[in-house]
Amino acid sequence: MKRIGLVLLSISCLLATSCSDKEDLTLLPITDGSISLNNAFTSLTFSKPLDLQSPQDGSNRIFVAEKDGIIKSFDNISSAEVVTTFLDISNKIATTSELGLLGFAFHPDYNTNGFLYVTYTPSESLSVVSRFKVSETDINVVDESSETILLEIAQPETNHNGGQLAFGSDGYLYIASGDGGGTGDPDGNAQNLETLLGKILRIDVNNQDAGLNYAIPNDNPFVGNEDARGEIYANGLRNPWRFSFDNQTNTIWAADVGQDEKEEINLIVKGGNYGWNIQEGTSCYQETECDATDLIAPIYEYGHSKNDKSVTGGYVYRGNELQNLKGYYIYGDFISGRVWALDQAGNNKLLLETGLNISSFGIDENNELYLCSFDGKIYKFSSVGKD
Ligand SMILES: [Ca+2]
Ligand SMILES: [Ca+2]
Repeated sequence: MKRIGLVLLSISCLLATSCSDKEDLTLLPITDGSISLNNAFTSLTFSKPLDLQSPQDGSNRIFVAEKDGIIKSFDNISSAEVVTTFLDISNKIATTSELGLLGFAFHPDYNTNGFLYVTYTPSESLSVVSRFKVSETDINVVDESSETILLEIAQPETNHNGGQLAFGSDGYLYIASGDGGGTGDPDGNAQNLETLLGKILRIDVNNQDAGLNYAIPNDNPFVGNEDARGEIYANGLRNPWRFSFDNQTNTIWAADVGQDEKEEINLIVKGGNYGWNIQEGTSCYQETECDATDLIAPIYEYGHSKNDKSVTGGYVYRGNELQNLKGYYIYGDFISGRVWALDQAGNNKLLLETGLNISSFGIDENNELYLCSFDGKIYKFSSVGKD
């Protein structure tokens, strides 16, 4: 009987996310000074690297997007010297301010279909999500003429364009969209369900609805609501600068850049409203009182002290080289260069003061964690005392 009970317990764990959530909360302590950051590829330098991805195709390559419109690839070895231009759309994008090539993602079946998704700003007033296809004859080159624009979002200002793309375990493409820009979300886009601005979007790239180059998943939260866009998965975001899936729990962790006071880390759930521009963090924005009844507070927020001013979201560490980082969400601040480890209970620990302009984080196909910096270098997290 005991054995049956155990089997039932493990089945219920498989069915409920709460079991894995509990595992998450029992993390190893991180000792002060135990983590370091090393220049991962000493021979390589990039121009404003903004995103780092791996196609998970067994080739052990790393792909880095440069803001001005080029994606480069190289072998994931520290002595790598050869960099290949994978995609170059620098001739058709605007790059001033926060414009540029802002993110990319490989299709989960990239190995068989060769599809790559890229988000960029063709002009100051437009951002797009496009699909490209790798060359049939060269795995290191994308056929630029293969572009199909899936989604276009009008941009009122040059800043707050979002830009993360990531596939969920459900096979859908998740897209981070900023509030469009300007101070304080002047048009109220993040709370307006009729616009795609200020949202996390979710689309099905494997099917097409009438008139679209994608389909809207039937279980998206606002499907059937005439006053809302069906693509919306969550709203109330200012400029989600980097979100990621915890590939063990499927939880979405999103950093939302603050206006003047609060930088946020949010756990994104379907249909969730993350508050902007009613609230900045857990404070009412520009009001002494506000109704926060239906708003989801960040699991962690920090203020603008010690030169912290612009959060850059990272990843829950699921690699194998750093045992004591396992299960922690690692993220940083673009301005101060500080890097922290956060657990799901909201406990936050300072890991490093790098002094770098941290533009993004990324993982390789072994889930090892990297950091992109505007000094042009890619850094890797290591244990002190190890290579
Ligand atoms: Ca914008
Ligand atoms: Ca918020």
